[in-house]
Amino acid sequence: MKIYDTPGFPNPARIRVVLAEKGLDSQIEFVKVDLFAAEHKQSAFLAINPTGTVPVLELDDGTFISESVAITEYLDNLDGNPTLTGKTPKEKAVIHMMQKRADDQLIDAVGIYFHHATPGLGARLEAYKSPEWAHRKEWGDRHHEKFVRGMKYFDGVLKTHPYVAGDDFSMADITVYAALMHGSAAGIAIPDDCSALSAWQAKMSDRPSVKNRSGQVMELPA
Ligand SMILES: N[C@@H](CCC(=O)N[C@@H](CS)C(=O)NCC(=O)O)C(=O)O
Repeated sequence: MKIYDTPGFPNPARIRVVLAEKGLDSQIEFVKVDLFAAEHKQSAFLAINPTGTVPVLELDDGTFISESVAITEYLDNLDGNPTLTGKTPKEKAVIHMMQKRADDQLIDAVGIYFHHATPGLGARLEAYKSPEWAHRKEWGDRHHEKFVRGMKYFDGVLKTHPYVAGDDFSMADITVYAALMHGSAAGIAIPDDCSALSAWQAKMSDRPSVKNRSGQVMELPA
């Protein structure tokens, strides 16, 4: 199998953590996609993922799977022993629900803020100097607020549960962790009063799959 990704970026980091959790690192070949050179917007890459984003998983039979949740579900179920996406109908449903909240309130929100209200990936890739820039910035700023509200929501969840979807670590934890990583790279810190979220983040940082992740910190153009 191959993973097309960009080390250090938040969604690729989700899959690198999944691979480490599942002990699959040695079965994967990584293919680096140069986001700053807009490689993901060229026809060769769009042919494997029309949305022009990383990560993408390529199976040995030539099937391409994009979307971090879909890739996670595939990898988690490969050995018939899912540990990240739930085993029982109830576990699956609760993890799915919390995953969806983490996507909507955190990782998508911070992505919109990053691309629309900050220089994002740089002038070459972001049309942030276009005439509608003022509106885009306002829209992006609203997602900054949404992200902060999301952090407060998950802080509340983590006050009463050890993990995002309850008693066990799941893909929802990985998504929240990656979103906080993106927030930090975009200059948004965890609010001071979110002590449960901060403590959970410290616990996640110590988890071997997160600690040994082969991606580095997101590097943005100066
Ligand atoms: N919904 C996708 C989001 C993927 C995504 O936005 N990836 C970012 C990197 S973290 C990307 O490729 N950004 C490039 C761009 O937006 O131009 C997923 O879950 O994998």
